[in-house]
Amino acid sequence: MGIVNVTPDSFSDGGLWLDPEKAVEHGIDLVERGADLVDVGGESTRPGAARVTTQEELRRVLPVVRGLVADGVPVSIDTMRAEVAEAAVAAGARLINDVSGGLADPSMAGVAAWTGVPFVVMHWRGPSAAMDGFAGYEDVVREVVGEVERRMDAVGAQGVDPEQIILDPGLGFAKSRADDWALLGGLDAFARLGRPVLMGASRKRFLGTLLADPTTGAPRPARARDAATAAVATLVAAQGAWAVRVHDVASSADAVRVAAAVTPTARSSSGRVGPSAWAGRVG
Ligand code: PMM
Repeated sequence: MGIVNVTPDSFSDGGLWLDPEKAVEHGIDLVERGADLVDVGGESTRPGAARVTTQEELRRVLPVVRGLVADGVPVSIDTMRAEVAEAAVAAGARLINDVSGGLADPSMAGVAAWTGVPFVVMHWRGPSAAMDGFAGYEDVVREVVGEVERRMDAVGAQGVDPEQIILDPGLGFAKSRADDWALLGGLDAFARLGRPVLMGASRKRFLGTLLADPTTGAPRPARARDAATAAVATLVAAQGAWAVRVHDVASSADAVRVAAAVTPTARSSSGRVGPSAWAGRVG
């Protein structure tokens, strides 16, 4: 899953793809580099980010979704708003990626239910502006798995078919660096929930901290974290993750192929997503 953030303020690619034409070109380029799906978002969720209005989010994403769909690109919509998700699916998006797992907007699960598209339920404890304050776990893997399971039940009660659901532990969202590493090591606990798992590690803070300059202690800059991102892709693909959400597709697509060559079951064990023909193609 390649990322196209149509935002001025995302942490690693903010401002690069604000122009719809450039954003569409970038999405097509990501497919040429090996993406099976392009995730379009119009609202930054980086720690501390403020919300934008619905109108602004729609203005940013819809021309990009339409342009990519017209070019035959499988698109997912990264949004916490039901109205945006609904408009994007009407424009041809094939998956709803809600970092709040339906918590931010009470109408989201209903939209996922009636559209019937795959629905990413990510672990989330609250808005980006305050999320660092919501970190705090005794056993992060057990608690995050438990909270995600409760979200699965809640959206199921609102009509979402369990077969639509894709799970995501939400690396960096209300998580410390140590929590992110523990969650990466505990992927099998998510797999036991019986749904495909999506991982979003790309260029995130825990990688910047790991790769900090040994002299100054300064975190590695976001755009110099792609090799580490690909290393994570190899690890999680080998454990059967359904997809990795990344900025630099070429390196992670290679990583996924390496994992699939060593662990052929990485592919077959991930083909559980059901409603769409393309799903399951990613490591
Ligand atoms: N991370 C970001 C945005 N959307 N969606 C999913 N499903 N999982 C993630 O980990 C995730 C996401 C934040 O990263 P960005 O600002 O680089 O897009």
